[in-house]
Amino acid sequence: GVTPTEAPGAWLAGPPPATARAHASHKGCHGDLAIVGGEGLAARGMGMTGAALLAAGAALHGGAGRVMLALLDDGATAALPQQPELMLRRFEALALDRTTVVCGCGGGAAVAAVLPQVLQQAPRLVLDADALNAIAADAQLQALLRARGQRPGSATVLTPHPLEAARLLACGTPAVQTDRLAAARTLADRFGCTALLKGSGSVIATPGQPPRINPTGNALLATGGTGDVLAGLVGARLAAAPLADAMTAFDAASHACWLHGAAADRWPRGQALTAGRLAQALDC
Ligand code: NPW
Ligand code: AMP
Ligand code: MG
Repeated sequence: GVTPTEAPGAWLAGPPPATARAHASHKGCHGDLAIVGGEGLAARGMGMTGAALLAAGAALHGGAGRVMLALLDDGATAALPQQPELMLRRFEALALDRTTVVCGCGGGAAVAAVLPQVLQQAPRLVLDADALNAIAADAQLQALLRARGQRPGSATVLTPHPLEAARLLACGTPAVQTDRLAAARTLADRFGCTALLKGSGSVIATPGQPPRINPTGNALLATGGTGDVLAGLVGARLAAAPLADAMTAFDAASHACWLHGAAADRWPRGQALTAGRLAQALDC
């Protein structure tokens, strides 16, 4: 499933340029973001609402104007958000055509049912975790993903870790890890979008551009939930961008990846890095 890389990767040279918020701007100027995920199985005392909360928290700390949380729960809302800034929404009530969507964090099996709508309607979209797993398992969802690449005004970022990338490419994790540049480029070309292949030295690829390699980050990030934090941050950057297009997706993914790693690189000695703390440290 992985084809050879033609262009070498270019290391990201520095942090994204700082952008000042216009003095008279209001929350509607900085992007509406919806986090769709967090399967809650309250009746069975299980669930992954934490993953969606982590993504939503990261989006808030990443500067998003308004963040909505649509948990894929089983009717009995499993958890009240620990963050009162978040607005709880039913998935059916989201204005998908006007909102940046981060889909899949802790999504479990429930995410497959909402993906056709999300893929067709959300102009700016980050797909992570179980959204990627559902797409890997379903040719119709793959066709909907590819169709987004043909639509003007759409920006899509995939954020797989190596195993999620292997599922999408129908190969093994070793094949992905042996040539990470090739794997990220193949994902980007095959699905017509930006692919952010996570891990030590994350690779960001988009069709027609040399892939980028992120130099920030360290093994403190190897703990549950840090990927959900990254997905929320990519979403915030995507939501705040003036345009929705392929280059916007490429830059949002690259910049978020840099900032996420840089927060881990300045982590204080003797303090555990947890995903929740990482989300809060994004705005340092
Ligand atoms: P191994 O162990 O080496 O064979 P899964 P998940 C591999 C949610 N979460 N380099 C590695 O495989 C997520 O959002 C919920 C090489 C690893 O064991 C998802 O919805 C949380 N291999 C869901 O859980 C917090 C690597 O992949 C395996 C690698 C399942 O996501 C946690 C794991 O992959 C979590 O985010 C690397 N760099 N990185 C919550 N609080 O609610 C990963 N692997 O089986 O897809 O499971 O990533 O935990
Ligand atoms: P996930 O597996 O989806 O929770 O994502 C884990 C996040 O932590 C990704 O952003 C990875 O790039 C990052 N990460 C995990 N391990 C390392 C590592 N050893 N060095 C740098 N980044 C890492
Ligand atoms: Mg993950």
